[in-house]
Amino acid sequence: MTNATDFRAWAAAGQSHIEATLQRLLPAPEIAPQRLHQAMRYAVLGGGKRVRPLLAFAAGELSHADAERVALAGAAVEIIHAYSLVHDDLPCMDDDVLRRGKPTCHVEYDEATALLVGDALQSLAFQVMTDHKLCDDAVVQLEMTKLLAIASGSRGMAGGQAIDLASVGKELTVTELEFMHIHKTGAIIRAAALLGLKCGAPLSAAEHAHLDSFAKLIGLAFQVVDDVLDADATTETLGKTAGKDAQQGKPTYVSAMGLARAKAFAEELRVEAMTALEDFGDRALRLRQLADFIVLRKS
Ligand code: GRG
Repeated sequence: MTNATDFRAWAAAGQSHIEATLQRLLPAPEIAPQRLHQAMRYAVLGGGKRVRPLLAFAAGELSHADAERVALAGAAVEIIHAYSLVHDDLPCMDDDVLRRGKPTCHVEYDEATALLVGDALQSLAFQVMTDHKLCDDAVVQLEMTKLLAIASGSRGMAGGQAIDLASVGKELTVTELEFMHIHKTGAIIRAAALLGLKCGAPLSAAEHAHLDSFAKLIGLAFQVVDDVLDADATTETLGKTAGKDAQQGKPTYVSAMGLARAKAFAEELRVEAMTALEDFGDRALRLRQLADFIVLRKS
């Protein structure tokens, strides 16, 4: 088996594990209020690359974490991610009609339902973090829950989104862009890796710091690639509207440094992220493959 087919098989297995976990965690469509539960399932199931849970699985391999526990923590992160996409697509934010190749949640249902879908998904994520045993130490599990709360709140994703909305029509410096994206996109990606890791046995402080550096670098690389794809790929390939950043006057790595330089920057971040994994040897194989996937992806 080549490295590429081996990675594809590993990722497909992780994606089905997450899909099954999400299916189980989401309220059944026939439970009242049916329309809200159906809309929650519409927003979460059957789409998306599931990059964040895959990062949790890959980081969990470093700490020999139980895969079922990692699936639950990864599902909690994916539920937060799905909520953020539903809210991001609303007319008061990015106002988009296409997500994961389907009409966005507020188009398929209505705006009020989409708002509630996001609210209910956020609560569900924290219910998942507290309803199940995710690691052997209850204090660590409390820290994990706090980590997800901080990563998704005003000092993380929601704060990054606020900066994003306030930046429309402005030119940001690369430093300002980095600050915005470390929060908007990077915080949840970093949380995914750290939560997967913390489901298992603790690493040394040095190893923990290496994984954390990797997660921060790859979170930023993810966003640089997202900016490149928005400028360089088609709506059909992306399953969401291409070219929206320029159309909405959003500052991006492409507007700040040009397409070629942004592509080169993503590659620099990938190389730096790989360096952070050096001490782990073969234990970090899946993290390395995921870093390649994140930077070389086409959608
Ligand atoms: C509304 C609080 C709030 C936050 C929204 C994540 C986010 C913040 C907005 C999404 C807008 C966006 C396109 C951000 C760029 C990075 C990103 C999160 C892309 C989408 O993630 P993927 O590519 O999507 O992992 P899939 O569909 O594969 O899960």
